[in-house]
Amino acid sequence: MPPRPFGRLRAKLGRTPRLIEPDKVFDAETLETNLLLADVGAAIAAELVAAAEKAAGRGGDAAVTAALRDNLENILAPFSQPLLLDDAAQPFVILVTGINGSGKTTTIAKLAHRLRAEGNSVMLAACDTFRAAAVEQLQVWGERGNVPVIAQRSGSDPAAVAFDAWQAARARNVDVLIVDTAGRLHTQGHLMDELAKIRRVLGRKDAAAPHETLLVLDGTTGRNALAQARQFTASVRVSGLIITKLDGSAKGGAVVAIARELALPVRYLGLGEGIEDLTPFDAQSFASALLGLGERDAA
Ligand SMILES: Nc1nc2c(ncn2[C@@H]2O[C@H](COP(=O)(O)OP(=O)(O)OP(=O)(O)O)[C@@H](O)[C@H]2O)c(=O)[nH]1
Ligand SMILES: [Mg+2]
Repeated sequence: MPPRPFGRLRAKLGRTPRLIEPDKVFDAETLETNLLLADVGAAIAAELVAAAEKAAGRGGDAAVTAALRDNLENILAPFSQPLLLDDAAQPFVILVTGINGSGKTTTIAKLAHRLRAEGNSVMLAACDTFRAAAVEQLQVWGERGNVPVIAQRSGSDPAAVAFDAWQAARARNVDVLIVDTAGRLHTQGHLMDELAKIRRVLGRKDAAAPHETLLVLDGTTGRNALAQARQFTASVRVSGLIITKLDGSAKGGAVVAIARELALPVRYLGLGEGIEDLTPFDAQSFASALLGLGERDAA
């Protein structure tokens, strides 16, 4: 039996340094170090340490743990909004963007798998016509997951592929069309224009499309890459985030820092390279998992 989502999240975040040490007396300095090692960033670390110190004065270690959990939940709550499909959209169009290698194509395969399991028909548009192997990579995932992929040869106009794919999805009554795009930086003007053109073409077909624009971010993203992501969101209307690679060298606290910095809903987390390694983001579960606690409802 596959592990329950919470257990899986907790296990994957297990490589993140422990924030609180169960049998040790609370110590603000250790907590601050642990928070920084977990990548929450200096500002959030300071906030959480202040809350923990206040709680320690009131009621010992249990109060500290509760205060950390409550504060983390409060910080994350505004960014905990699941991706909801609009049944009226036909197809519901998800545009997937991000810098090179952040995990876009892999995430699309996982998302397609999940949406199909939830009862939706899904189609993929191979709009990364820039990198030679990109179309093939998406097609391999499509074949494995039995998801149709609309593609043209490498080098063709991505907006034309988006146009074709939308028409095919509409003609075949597909529920969700997911559009893969080439990795790009906000500084690459021609590539940003290309993204705008994809949006325009889709918008001409359906004024509400794309219904969701996801920015896929590698969780190992440092301060510099986070600043780049902020500029990216300033020029592309991003509606949600997916943070990947939290199973590897990325630390779970990065999710807190990224959500706060970009002030956008975190829709899913990437927890590995396998098709099942995508989990919806939920503030309560995430706070508990990051602190190494049990699930709130089960507590
Ligand atoms: N460990 C781990 N690896 C991941 C995850 N998501 C993606 N990867 C790996 O990251 C690498 C890049 O993934 P892609 O999906 O090709 O990234 P991309 O953003 O489409 O890359 P470009 O199209 O070149 O911009 C691959 O080796 C993936 O297997 C994840 O959640 N965990
Ligand atoms: Mg790709």
